[in-house]
Amino acid sequence: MKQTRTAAVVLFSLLILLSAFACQRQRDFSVETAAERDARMSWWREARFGMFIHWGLYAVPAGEYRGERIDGIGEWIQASADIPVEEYERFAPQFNPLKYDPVAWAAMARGAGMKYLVITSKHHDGFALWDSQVSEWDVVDATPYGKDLLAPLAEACREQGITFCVYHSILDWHHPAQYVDPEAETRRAGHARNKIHPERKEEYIQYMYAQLKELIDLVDPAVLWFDGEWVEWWTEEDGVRTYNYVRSLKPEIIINNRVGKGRKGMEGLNKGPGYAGDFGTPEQQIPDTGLEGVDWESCMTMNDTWGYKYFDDNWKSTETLVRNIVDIASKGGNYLLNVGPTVEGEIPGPSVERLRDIGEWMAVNGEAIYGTTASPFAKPVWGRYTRAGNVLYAHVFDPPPDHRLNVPVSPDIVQKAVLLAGADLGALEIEPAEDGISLSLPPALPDPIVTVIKLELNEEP
Ligand code: FHN
Repeated sequence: MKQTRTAAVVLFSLLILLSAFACQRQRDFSVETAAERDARMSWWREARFGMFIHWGLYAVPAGEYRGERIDGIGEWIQASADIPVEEYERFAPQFNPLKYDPVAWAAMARGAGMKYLVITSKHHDGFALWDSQVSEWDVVDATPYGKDLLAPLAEACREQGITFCVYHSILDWHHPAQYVDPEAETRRAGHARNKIHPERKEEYIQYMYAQLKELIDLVDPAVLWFDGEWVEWWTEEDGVRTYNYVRSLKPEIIINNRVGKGRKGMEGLNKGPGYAGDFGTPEQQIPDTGLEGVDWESCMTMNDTWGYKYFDDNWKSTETLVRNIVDIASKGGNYLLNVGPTVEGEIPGPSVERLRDIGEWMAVNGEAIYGTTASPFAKPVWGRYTRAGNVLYAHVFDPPPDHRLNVPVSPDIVQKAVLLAGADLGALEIEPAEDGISLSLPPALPDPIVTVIKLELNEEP
């Protein structure tokens, strides 16, 4: 009798556990209150500036294949040079990044004023940067380096106050469920129009889910940054399911809109409401204006490639990069700035220099970026505005010839105006003007890249 009762209790508990599990798996995580969403997104909105890292086997050819410099972005070399999978696999024995120093990478991001870091856990070539248990196509099983690359970086980031996040490609040129469309006009386009054997789609999804779970268990990423969702066979339903799956593993995680089919090409924002994902992802571009109530992040390269290419020297200037940070913050977005490390595990010198220079600017002017919200005013000809509560920041790119800056706030609410880089210059003289106030700028601005004026107000502008 006692045994029967125990068995019944065990069975009942099992049923409850199973139904809890089923509920968990079916829950629609996009249903949350505004307060819940704000709490989940708050660190990310505050951060404003992060580091993107594209690193993988493509660093071996570094843009060159069979003695030929291949056009296009470095991490696409498998497609652009039409390299068969078996041949691409031969890059793995050449991947031994002995100079990889995750502590130095995290320090570089921190020094630049970046608050988070997103690294490619697996790019389109399908190669995993950690020891995946469902594949041998990873850094531990397939390369002489033989060690996980992600956990040491995650730990270094945590120690240095950088929030660790991962990128993950849905498109996979290595998994046998996917193949290049033989009807494609060109091989390169064929990769872009990568197909799946329909009867193997669920197998691939389960493979990807296993890898995503491994990643969450291993490095506990704060963002899952999906990519490669444009392939025809990936549907919005797949995106919704994946969004819910990932959040069931870690409810507070943030997921980009490339998990589903919402994004409008490189413009990156959603075609409309209701698509899966938490934020829009403009690529290599910045929206013209701010977007009310929309979270977004522009990802951009420092030269013309994401993955390392030894001959890409088309570096953007520090001025451009700093002004991008400001422009993006003035429109309420985040800036995810890419570096493409070499096969030895080094971040290229020109990137290091730019990160250091950006860091110098951020050290002085960071308060005009972090946690700010979009400008309440239209873009002025001389620069941009950001705002934090009752503080308005005027970012001067090109000072007006008469060195007078007109700001459209009532003189009655302005307490004082100071230069962030030039505290020794004291408060700026403020005069009432036709549509607000006029500030008198010093003849030589203390920072030729962007000089920031902090305006303390009695109320929100
Ligand atoms: O094809 C990728 C590309 O290699 C790179 O990873 C960028 C980064 O946003 N995303 C894809 C193109 O949209």
